[in-house]
Amino acid sequence: MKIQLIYPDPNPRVGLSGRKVESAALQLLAALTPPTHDVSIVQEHLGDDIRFNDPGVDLVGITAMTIQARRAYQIADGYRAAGKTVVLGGIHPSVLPNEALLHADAVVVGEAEHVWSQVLSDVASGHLRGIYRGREYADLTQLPPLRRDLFPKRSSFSIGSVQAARGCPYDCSFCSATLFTGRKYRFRPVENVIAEIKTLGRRFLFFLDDNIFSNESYCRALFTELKKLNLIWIGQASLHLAAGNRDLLKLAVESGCIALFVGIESLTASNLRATGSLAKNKASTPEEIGASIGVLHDHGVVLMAGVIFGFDDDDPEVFDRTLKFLNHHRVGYGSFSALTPFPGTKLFEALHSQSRITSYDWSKYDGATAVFVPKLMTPEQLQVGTRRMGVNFYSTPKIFRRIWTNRHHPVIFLASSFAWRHSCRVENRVPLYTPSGLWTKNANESLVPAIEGPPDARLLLPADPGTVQKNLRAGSLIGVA
Ligand code: B12
Ligand code: SF4
Repeated sequence: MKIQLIYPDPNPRVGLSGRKVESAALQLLAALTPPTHDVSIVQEHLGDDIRFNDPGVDLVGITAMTIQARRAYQIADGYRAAGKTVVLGGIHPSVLPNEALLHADAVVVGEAEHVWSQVLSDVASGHLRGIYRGREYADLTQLPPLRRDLFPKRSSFSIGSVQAARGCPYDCSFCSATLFTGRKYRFRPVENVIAEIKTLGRRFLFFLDDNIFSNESYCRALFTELKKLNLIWIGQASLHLAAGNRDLLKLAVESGCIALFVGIESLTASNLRATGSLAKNKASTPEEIGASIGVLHDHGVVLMAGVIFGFDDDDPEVFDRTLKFLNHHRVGYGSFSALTPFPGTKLFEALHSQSRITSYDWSKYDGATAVFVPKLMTPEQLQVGTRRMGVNFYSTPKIFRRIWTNRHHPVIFLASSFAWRHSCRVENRVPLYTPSGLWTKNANESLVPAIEGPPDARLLLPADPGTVQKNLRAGSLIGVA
């Protein structure tokens, strides 16, 4: 069979973050495909074209996060109209498989490792069934090397991505990671990770792991080997694990770590407690968070602070308070999001059951748009405040004011700060989203937008939204449907 794997261009509003990173999921899916098939990869966000009538394509596999879902469905519909077989997979089809099945011949729920070959043989024999679920999580010691050869070399700026482990034990209420990859860390053998990195031919790496500081002995082994390669890398980590072990942090820096994305999420203890994020930060006051930031800076690591606005205890002053804090601590980069109730999360269940979600148009789930009614501010205040935060944080004088604290790789620091500055300014020029024009009053008697979405949006939710979640959470996925 001729198989085409597609990464849809998500909402172009999300400026920089989606533009350059290649899709590891599709490289892996290609690697899981038996060599008897021909595989190609199309990455719309990197400029590749979608050709519905391509005679060289029999089967199309499309991946989708929630923000990509609308575009993924358009592409799926286009290929099906041209007579091709379409399979959808990834996080969004996994949590809303019934919705995805309206646009595809089959949906893969969860990880593909245990079901992809079954899907392919069912396509070949003409017996494709609706929903496929892996029986268990993938054994990462068995992962094949990714099909990097399927990507043409693009701009020299593009970053090589690699995954060392999956899983996250923290299960924060707004996040899909634990739901999807499980509570338990699963590791790839260090030698496999290193062998893969050597094939990448890139000096600049991005670790896809949700927490690159997950386990001390594993990290020691990995960082020790990385040190020999003379690379620079960035990754994601929890504040507590990154700043709590100075020896390990030192080794990480020696191995090439130049910056870490750390989900600070909020400076308000009650928000951290309510969302479960206290467990990963182990710092509940701005002073404690500031002290951990100081440890990262002392080691020469640039912090990208992930901050989310719109939690139940966030009032309109939260933006100024946060900006002051980040400036005071000379935090290098900031990533600012409006709280977003991704389907499948505990947050989605709570806000959906409280009828506080204002839009089920998944293309607006971009972290820049308010798609629910916050408690202590209006959706408009949340959107405007989040956007302004980016513009204010990345003002030219502020970038220069923090250069000394983040001086270890000044060229990279300045280039990426100005790229973020540009991205935030572009975002700020997009007209503000106001749903449907229907307005209603919230608990504080302020006017807020009424629910917007396709008329049958609620019907598209699974009859029992908890079912998929429970199955995924328990790690006991039901078996091939
Ligand atoms: C890397 C990454 C990114 C990269 C994207 C890189 C890329 N081009 O793929 C960057 C940094 C750009 C990014 C951006 C964003 N991301 Co992101 N990202 C991740 C991360 C950390 C890893 C994903 C990954 O590559 N994993 C490795 C691969 C091998 O695993 P996988 O993708 O899960 O694929 C497996 C299965 O899903 C399945 N599968 C996947 N696709 C398909 C398709 C088919 C046909 C089949 C059969 C199977 C299948 O098979 C694979 C093997 O088992 C995840 C966190 C996580 N734990 O998943 C978040 C995550 C996917 N991101 C998330 C979000 C919210 C975003 C943003 C919207 C954030 C924001 N506000 O800006 C933006 C969107 C930007 C944009 N415009 O695209 C959420 C998605 C939630 C949701 N419901 O959509 C996640 C889950 C993080 C989280 N904590 O909740 N992200
Ligand atoms: S926000 Fe981070 S720590 Fe919390 S569940 Fe998601 S990946 Fe894990």
